[in-house]
Amino acid sequence: MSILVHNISGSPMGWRVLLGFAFKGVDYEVNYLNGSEREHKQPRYLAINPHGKVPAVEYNGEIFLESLSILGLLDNWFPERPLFGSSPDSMKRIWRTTTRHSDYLLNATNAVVFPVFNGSEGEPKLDPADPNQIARASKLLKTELAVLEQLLQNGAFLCGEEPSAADAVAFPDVARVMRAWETKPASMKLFGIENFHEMFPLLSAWQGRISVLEGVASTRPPHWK
Ligand SMILES: N[C@@H](CCC(=O)N[C@@H](CS)C(=O)NCC(=O)O)C(=O)O
Repeated sequence: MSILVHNISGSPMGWRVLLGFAFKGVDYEVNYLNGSEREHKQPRYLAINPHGKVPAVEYNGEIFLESLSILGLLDNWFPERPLFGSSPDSMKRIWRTTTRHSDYLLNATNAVVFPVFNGSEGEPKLDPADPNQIARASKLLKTELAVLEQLLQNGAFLCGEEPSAADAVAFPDVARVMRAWETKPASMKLFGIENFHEMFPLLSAWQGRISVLEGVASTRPPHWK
């Protein structure tokens, strides 16, 4: 039974679902919508997701929406290599970590990478009415990255020795921060990210570890290649 994921290149919520399939070793196809042409707001896609958001997954003749619920369903459809753990204790830890990062890390990442990617190098696109924007966003992001760094003191992945939903959710955001730092270092310096590898050595190693897992390379946003 084929699986089709509708996604937009660079969308963290679409990327986390692709990682869920990759961690499980399950094959899927991706339909990349053209975000700049607003393909996700055209009637054809709105018939799939009336909110005009990605991801959406077509499987078994049904359409599934909402990235976290799709990750949860993956364990139902493909029980091997569970994304949400196999004991009540690991399940509790993974759900808590996954939902925390789905919310705080995503927002903290957006607060920094949106102005950086949308501005020119050394001149992030800031809101002129908000003099504290850089200081606030910098603090938010560094706090969230420090939480991840701390978790990685306990194991190779965020919730232990196997990749879980928590890694699938955090990876795209950390990758976006690293991408911003690699492509716009002067802008990222303004936000207090000067040398990502030195500031967050465990996170940096974790990124490398996940990047080489089977099936992960092809989940990278095509427009980054
Ligand atoms: N709650 C939804 C949110 C999906 C969402 O916000 N997707 C973003 C990309 S990460 C999107 O489609 N943005 C396009 C737009 O709003 O125009 C989920 O978790 O799947």
